[in-house]
Amino acid sequence: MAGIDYLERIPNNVNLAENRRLQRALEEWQPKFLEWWTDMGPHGYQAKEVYLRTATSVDAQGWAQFGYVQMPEYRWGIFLAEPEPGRTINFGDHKGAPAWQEVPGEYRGVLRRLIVTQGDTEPASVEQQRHLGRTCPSLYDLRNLFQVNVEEGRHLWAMVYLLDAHFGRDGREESEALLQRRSGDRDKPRILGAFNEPTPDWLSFFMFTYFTDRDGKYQLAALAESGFDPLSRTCRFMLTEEAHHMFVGETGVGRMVQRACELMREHKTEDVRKYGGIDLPTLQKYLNFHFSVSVDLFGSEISTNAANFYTMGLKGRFEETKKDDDHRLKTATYPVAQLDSDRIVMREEPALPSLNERLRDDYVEDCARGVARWNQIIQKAGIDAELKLPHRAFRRAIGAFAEVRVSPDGRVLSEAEWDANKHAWLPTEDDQAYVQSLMHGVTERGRFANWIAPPARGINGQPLDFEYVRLG
Ligand code: BYC
Repeated sequence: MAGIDYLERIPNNVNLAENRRLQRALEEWQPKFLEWWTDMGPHGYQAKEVYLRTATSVDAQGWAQFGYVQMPEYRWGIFLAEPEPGRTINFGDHKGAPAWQEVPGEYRGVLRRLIVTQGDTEPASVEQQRHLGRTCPSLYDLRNLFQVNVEEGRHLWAMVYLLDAHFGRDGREESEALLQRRSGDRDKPRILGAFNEPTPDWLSFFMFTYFTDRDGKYQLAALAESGFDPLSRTCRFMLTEEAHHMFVGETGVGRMVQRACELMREHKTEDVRKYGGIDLPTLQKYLNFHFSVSVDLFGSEISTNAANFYTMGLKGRFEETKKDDDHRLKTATYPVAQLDSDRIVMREEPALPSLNERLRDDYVEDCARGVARWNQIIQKAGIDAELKLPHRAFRRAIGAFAEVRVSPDGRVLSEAEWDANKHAWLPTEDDQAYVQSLMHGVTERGRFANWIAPPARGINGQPLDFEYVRLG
């Protein structure tokens, strides 16, 4: 069962051939997906051979194989983690009941909305990144970009499978709509804010894969706890693939930090722009931007939606089963950051509507660990500087802090103070133009752009000068 059937037109481990109606629906959707991929997927390179990994099984050990693939030939398919026999719902009002194999009628609308919101982010990120190939810092990075892109495409398949298999005609309509919205489009934008922001350069790409893909990790982990078993199983397998995306982000930013430090030491100056590097203050500004956009993705601090998702048994907490409490949370409280006139204070709030904030807390803690690793790179270079996560209330568009201006260190500011300082906290047009000026495709084997250090090792044990993408 763990093996994936690659003889099928749509590779899968869900016995698709036995469900003719579903198979037909997905086979009708497949050419539309490919059309979307051609129009909105990576620009150029579609006919090139890329050294990609493809899932071959859903076992945690040895689940993927590597080989040259032209992206439109990538075997997108439907892979669910193995079922857990006798799985029960682990939280909310239905705690202890058998996990649902079919959608509970009364939760149909809510569940569909959750799946559509998750699904919408996947093609959105591919659209956001579609022009990056031309300016890749190396073949190694180009290959990583495409790996991320094809897997986001597969994650779209994962959600479309759930919609088509479990939501009848509405589900099929939503599957079509997922291919019709466009990142950043004024008339038919993607659903969530961060997925309508442009990703115009590789610095933004690495920050996005570090901060925004990490939101994916936490949202998928919360959905992997779902009492709706097919959603849980599909999210569990998606998390396996997601880990690589965050690796690309963490090492990408780490390599830029490393290069900035090398240039600082070599030229005994902090102004490494003169030498074609990305200086630490610029990295900090991009970090501030991407962190703030990504913390918004967790929704409002106090949310009845979040309380309902939990009570209904549809979306749990991060590592729900490891939490030592009643998993119903009707009387529990949770400390939530809030605005008290011009100060930010912590207040105990009922735990259920605070679940977005709780997931955000897990996320922020995880983000901080990577920042600490980047700071180790700076320290090891003997440089006295530090990157910092901004305060969670900084530059928010969603939730209690959306109406106020807050500095990176968490002070509520007047509009005038904000205006006087924002250029020091967020990328300016000049910063963007500078970063853009560095973006030139480097496609010679084993070469890396001057603004980024080579990685510690290659992909799948291959050397750094491996031909990760065959351009000839
Ligand atoms: N932008 O009660 P509220 C990933 C809306 S990333 C725009 O505060 P709720 C990936 C909200 O929809 C993971 N709108 O929040 C990463 C609601 O609208 P409706 C994606 C927003 O509902 C990289 C209203 O505001 N997965 O996989 O508790 C590359 C009030 O909502 C935003 C998921 O998000 C925003 N930032 O929670 C590729 C999981 N925030 O319904 C992939 C599924 C809130 O009143 N989604 N709103 O019209 C969810 O669990 C929830 O929808 C959210 C929002 C956590 C996003």
